[in-house]
Amino acid sequence: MKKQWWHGKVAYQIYPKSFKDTNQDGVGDLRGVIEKLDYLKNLGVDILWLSPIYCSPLADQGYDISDYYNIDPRFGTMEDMDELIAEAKKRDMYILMDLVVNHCSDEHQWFQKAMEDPEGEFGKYFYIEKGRNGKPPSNLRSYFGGSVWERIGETDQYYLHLFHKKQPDLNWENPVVRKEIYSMINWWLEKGIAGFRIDAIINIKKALPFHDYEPDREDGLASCGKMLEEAKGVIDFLKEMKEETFQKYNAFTVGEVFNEKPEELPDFIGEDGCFSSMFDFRETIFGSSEKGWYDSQPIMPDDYRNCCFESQKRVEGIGFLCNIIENHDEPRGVSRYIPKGECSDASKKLLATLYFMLKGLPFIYQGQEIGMENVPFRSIADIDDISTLDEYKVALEQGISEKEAFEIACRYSRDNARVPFQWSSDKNAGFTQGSPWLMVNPEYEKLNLELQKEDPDSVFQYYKKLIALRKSEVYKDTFVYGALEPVYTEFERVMAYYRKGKDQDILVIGNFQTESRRIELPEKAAKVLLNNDDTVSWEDGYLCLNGYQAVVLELERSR
Ligand code: TEU
Ligand code: CA
Repeated sequence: MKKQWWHGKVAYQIYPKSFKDTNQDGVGDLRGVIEKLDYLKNLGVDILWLSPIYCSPLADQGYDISDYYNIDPRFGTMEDMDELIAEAKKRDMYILMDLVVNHCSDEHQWFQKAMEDPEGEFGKYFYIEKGRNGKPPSNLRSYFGGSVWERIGETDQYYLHLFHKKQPDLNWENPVVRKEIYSMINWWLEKGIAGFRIDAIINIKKALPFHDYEPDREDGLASCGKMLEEAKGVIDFLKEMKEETFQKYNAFTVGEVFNEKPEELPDFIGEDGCFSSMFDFRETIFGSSEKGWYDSQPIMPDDYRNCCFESQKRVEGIGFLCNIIENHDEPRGVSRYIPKGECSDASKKLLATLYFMLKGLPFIYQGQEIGMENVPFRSIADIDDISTLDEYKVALEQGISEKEAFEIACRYSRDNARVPFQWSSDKNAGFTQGSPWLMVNPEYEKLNLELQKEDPDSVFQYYKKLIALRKSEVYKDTFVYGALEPVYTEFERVMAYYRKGKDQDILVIGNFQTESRRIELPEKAAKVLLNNDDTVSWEDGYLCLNGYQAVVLELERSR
């Protein structure tokens, strides 16, 4: 496998709006990121993915961009951005921007001009279709609920938005649009960013002409996924984009790709793929339903394990995944993947160990390193997220009680990840001295970075050890390039795998339950490289693990 500059790195996702506020307006900002660069460097992370900070009306918290070439004043200035890039470079850290080009904001000048003259040049930047007898051109449902078609004034014309109506889809079939996008990408790469996380990118290829699909809910609409299954040729756009931009700068790119077809993997993340990597979302979408969150099934530890290993298998010999337990679109990983009532420092460290040592580039989402959990929202009024509010409505429309619909909304809400980072026990968890844009988790006085910096057994200190081990001179090649071989997959509530490299055989093993257990090891452990418990005990060749104990062992190699 051709070595790449990013192969041994560890990445960290920052949601700037909730990271650190330095001008006390209650909104996180770029100066807050600059202020925390040394913290992040000391943690051991190398690559920083910033969720969008471009000009935006924030209808979808910045994923609705009204000017790709400017920083939204709420987050700071272009000078702040230039300073962040320079300060990161000084620390051998790399900045990824969020590339949101399936759609822009309806407040972007392109769309404003299109609305002035839908038949004109800018109308062709979007999908504008005639209605059918006073109804929308087709029956697709937006990811955020309702039709994907928004009527233009009193005309019988509609524009397409797979997401929010303030996020009109850009027409990638129009070469002028693609050229505009590539110029913008190169402009940012010229400024010295190291690459992009690429938002919702599979949506850019539509199945044309637009037509109806079999409804999948009583609303008579059908999920966008139905169209994506049919769309052919997204790879042509993606390859052109890579050739026109990324590859000129040896940029790192990670695609946000859901529901990819297995045969597409080599084109996506192979040696000459259009992305450097893509996120593993298998665990994220496990148990989800077209009907909505109310119909989702919980993911249990063995499901989690099987999803991780299935993803690893699918990309084996093809390319690298980026591994996560959470992001800004998901609930907190420790609240999702650890069974209710079993969330503890030990189980948080176990989950950290098991995902972090998988093959691929690990991403940490802000606050994950201190074990931030889902938020005890008090009522639906605490929730800001448009996706959550839609799902709450969908549940109510199914006749589900307000109490249960609220519980479901809280369980899966993106706002679990979007409340302010918990820096300290100071007011507002040290995030702002102003009034925070979204509530602070009321548990912050018991769970914050300041407390954990002082505690050698904290989740934070464990993440530091985990990162240091993965990047250590002696073992990094095995963790980066070593083969991943699942083991004990027939055991319930055990997740274990080998990492077999040129120089070492390593076993990563976690007892994913509260009860202790003994496991017979075929090989002898030469060294305990990491342990989330005080000791590791052995009895007659059996490894004895306490509840939620995880260990990383270097095994003796048979001569
Ligand atoms: O998410 C794409 C995507 O698939 C989302 O619709 C996801 O399924 C949803 O957020 C789950 O509730 C990207 C961004 O990560 C997300 O924050 C944006 O809302 C979305 O694109 C539109 O840009
Ligand atoms: Ca601010």
